[in-house]
Amino acid sequence: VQMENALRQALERREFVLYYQPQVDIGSGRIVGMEALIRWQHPEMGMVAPGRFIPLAEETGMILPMGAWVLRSACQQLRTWQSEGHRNLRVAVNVSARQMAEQGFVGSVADVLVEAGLDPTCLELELTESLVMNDVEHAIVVMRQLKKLGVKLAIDDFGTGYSSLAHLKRFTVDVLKIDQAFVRDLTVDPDDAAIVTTIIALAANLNLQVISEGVETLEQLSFLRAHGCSQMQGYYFSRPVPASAFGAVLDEND
Ligand code: G
Ligand code: G
Ligand code: MN
Ligand code: NA
Repeated sequence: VQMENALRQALERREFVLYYQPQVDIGSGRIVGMEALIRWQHPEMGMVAPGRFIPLAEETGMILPMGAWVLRSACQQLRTWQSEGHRNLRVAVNVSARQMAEQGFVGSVADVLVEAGLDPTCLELELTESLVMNDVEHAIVVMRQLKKLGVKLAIDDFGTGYSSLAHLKRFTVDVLKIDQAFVRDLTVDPDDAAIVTTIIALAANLNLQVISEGVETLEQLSFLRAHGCSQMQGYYFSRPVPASAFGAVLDEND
């Protein structure tokens, strides 16, 4: 209850902020999108990482109003960047299991898009495998409804969860995000290299886009590019940064 109150208060006091991390197309060298990542700017503790409050937000249900705030803020922010002349960008937003399970989630996404004036194809929702596997049949229904809206769907942390290939076939997703755990030792661990090249091939064969996260070095970038992964995200390009700083990055990109 204490934590729930703390999170509720933080929301009311507007202590949450979104950071943005670029997603880069290696072929063109251009930023094609950004992932929105929540931070808690605590008055005493300073910047609190999501790992320290997202699990609690999920347990308490506070993730519902927080998730709604994230979605609205991210969509409005992208619309602002678009109106400043930055074209062909998408924003990726993390969705938690509790949000997905909530009645009316799809409707709330539709409302946010209308309110922000954002083209649905510019919004990408990141769903983790464990989220989807939590209740496969319900997740499939919701994914189909979201696809109808026109939003893009990505499987986050791909390869770390329990989704089978049989399920993947039924998921109406557009993008697989290769988990950073496989990318980290890619250039030294043959198993990780095999896993990553297999995911890239799988995505290509299923006509899905693939993006690698956690790219930190030129060696990792080169390996991924050589094996056909053209979209990347990671510290090599940029850490997640506040919206104001990201705007400056976009100005340079154009
Ligand atoms: O930003 P960072 O790498 O510290 O994020 C840590 C974890 O928190 C990641 O698993 C990320 O998906 C999750 N996370 C970040 N922002 C959000 C958000 O807005 N909603 C949800 N549900 N998870 C988020
Ligand atoms: O679970 P999810 O993929 O949403 O989490 C993304 C997390 O990974 C964020 O917390 C983000 O800060 C972090 N991250 C992004 N790029 C890198 C990177 O290059 N290296 C590492 N170690 N973490 C990263
Ligand atoms: Mn993510
Ligand atoms: Na991830």
